[in-house]
Amino acid sequence: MRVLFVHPGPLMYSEVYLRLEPLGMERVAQAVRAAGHEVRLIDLQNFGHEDLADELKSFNPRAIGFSLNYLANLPEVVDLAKSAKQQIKDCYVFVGGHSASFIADELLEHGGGAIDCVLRGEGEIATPMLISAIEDGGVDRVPGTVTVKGRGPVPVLLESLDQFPPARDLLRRRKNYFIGMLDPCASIEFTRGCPWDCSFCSAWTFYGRSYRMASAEAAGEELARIKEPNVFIVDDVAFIHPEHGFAIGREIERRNIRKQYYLETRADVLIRNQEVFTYWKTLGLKYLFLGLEAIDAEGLKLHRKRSSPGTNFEALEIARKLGIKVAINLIADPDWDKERFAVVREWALSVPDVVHFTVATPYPGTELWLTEARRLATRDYRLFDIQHAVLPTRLPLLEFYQELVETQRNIAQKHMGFRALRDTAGLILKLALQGQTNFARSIWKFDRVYNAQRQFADHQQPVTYAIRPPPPAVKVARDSPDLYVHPRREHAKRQAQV
Ligand code: B12
Ligand code: SF4
Repeated sequence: MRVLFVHPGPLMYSEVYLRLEPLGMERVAQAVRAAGHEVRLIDLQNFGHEDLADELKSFNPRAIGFSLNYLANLPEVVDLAKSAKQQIKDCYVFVGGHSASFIADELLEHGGGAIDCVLRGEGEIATPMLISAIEDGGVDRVPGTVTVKGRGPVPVLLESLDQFPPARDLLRRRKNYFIGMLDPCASIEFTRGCPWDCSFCSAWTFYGRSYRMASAEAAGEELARIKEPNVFIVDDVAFIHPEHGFAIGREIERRNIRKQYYLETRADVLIRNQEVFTYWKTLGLKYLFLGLEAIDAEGLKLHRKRSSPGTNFEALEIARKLGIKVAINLIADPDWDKERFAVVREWALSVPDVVHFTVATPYPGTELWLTEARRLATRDYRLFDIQHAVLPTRLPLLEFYQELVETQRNIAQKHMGFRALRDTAGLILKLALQGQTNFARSIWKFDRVYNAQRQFADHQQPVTYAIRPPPPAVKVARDSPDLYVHPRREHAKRQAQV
């Protein structure tokens, strides 16, 4: 069967700092291709909606699968599903991915008949089954399906991450993928899942608290096949098990692979497993992203980060000593007043690292979604991108954005604009000679994208698709099976017994 997979366009953050390949969609595409189907991919981070219309015309797919990891992309995906269905009447339209998995029924409703099925959970096993069922019948027996008829069996986890390496060869305009100075940049997955349970995050609820690792051989093989000189490791928390990081590193050495790497980890993991990060520095580790989230103990407790300010600062010291560039994330709460912004701004300016801010946002699938007592100030999905305030702000909304953008701009000045140009002129020239200009262009984009008036104006747009508000706040929801996409083992056992 001819199957087209579509990834929606970029969100605000990707307009400036990065644009990365849709790895999950590529893995699903590989699983479908391995089952004997003709598969194409289009990433609308790199192509326009008119290109999609052309693709539909020339390829005439029998099935279209939209990837919906990011809630803020929902209106775009629903509109695209509607126009695709209009263009090809008998085409089967389905949606999968992280966010789609938590709001499947709601998504079907918005689709108004244009979305035939939402496939919850990991896509590698279930999608080829769905494609067969489209022809042969039995869609509602495919694990993870949600259709107007109801829900299929619970989603199934992929047994081994070594299966279905991403179909990178199907993705065009790969030169457009970059992160900071790593231009161009590919992505890779060494592990899946996260053993922690931060209240604002849905990584642990999606995977039912499971944690899996790719074998070192498969990871080495995949890295060897990647053409780009730079690689972003998508793992939620890199090198939780140092022996795994060492084993992959030895494969890299054995195969004589020379690349530069960007990864994300936790402060406590960096402190505990310093040796593996030191080793990876010798292999080409350049950047490390640390989700510190708060600079005070109270904030860390609120996010259930299970870390302390002391641990965070120690980790920063270690990374700096290793000579690895650090990017820090802090969560700005809509409740912040001018004084709070000033304190955080002062701290952020006092450290040499890149500091990013995201705005505290309750997402469906997080514990916060069920426990947050504040009511949503907006129901516009597009604003759920952690760059907008969806909870009521203590300051008037425009002032909140002015404080936020001013803080971001002060910090960005350390690393962007003329200063960045001065510090990186040699690299920019080298990349330009290779035809790579993503990084060079990004250092001028800040003011165009991060703009208090623009962010404020985003709240005034007419809302076509409104998010279903959460149920009334409950106290503790961590053990509720309702929270998980892939059932936790004990829940799965219980369900199997029923
Ligand atoms: C790597 C990553 C990124 C990367 C790359 C993302 C990319 N290009 O895909 C970068 C750094 C760019 C990024 C950016 C952002 N991210 Co991010 N990201 C992740 C992370 C850590 C892993 C994603 C990943 O690659 N996983 C590995 C692949 C193999 O899995 P997957 O993509 O989920 O795909 C599987 C399934 O979802 C499904 N699937 C996927 N597509 C499809 C399609 C079909 C048809 C089907 C059937 C199935 C299917 O099958 C796949 C295989 O099993 C996740 C957390 C997580 N663990 O999921 C957050 C996460 C997805 N990101 C998140 C956010 C908020 C963002 C930002 C908005 C943050 C910001 N500061 O602005 C931006 C927006 C980026 C944009 N679109 O413009 C949130 C999403 C919240 C939400 N509900 O919307 C998550 C869940 C993190 C969190 N803590 O809550 N992100
Ligand atoms: S924020 Fe990071 S450490 Fe916390 S649950 Fe999510 S992925 Fe894990």
